[in-house]
Amino acid sequence: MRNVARASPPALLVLALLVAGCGPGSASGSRTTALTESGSTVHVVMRSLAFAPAAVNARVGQRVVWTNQDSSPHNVTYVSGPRFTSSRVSMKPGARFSLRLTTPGTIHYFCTLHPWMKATIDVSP
Ligand SMILES: [Cu+2]
Repeated sequence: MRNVARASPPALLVLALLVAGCGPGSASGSRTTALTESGSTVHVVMRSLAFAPAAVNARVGQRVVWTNQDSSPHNVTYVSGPRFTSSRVSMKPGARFSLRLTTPGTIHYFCTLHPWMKATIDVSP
């Protein structure tokens, strides 16, 4: 699988980044999609009883770090997509949880303490 990258012209990579980075979001306008990257880490926060952003794009090899910026506890619990081990049930205010992305696909997760808190990570190869 990794050999595919060698055959691809750099233009394809640029195109992929452009598609991931901008785009008016033709699929569903109401959904909040944002690319929050600093280096190889994607940051998500829990704030006001929600994950923000609720949908992020990431790549295999990147790390996702959740930080609870709320005044109540939360958690990150696996629902579907590439498997990962869920966080502890009670991530206290200020607590962090991190996950290294190893498999492409769309991860769905939620907070069991506040079941309406649902979010996704779209992991590209
Ligand atoms: Cu919660």
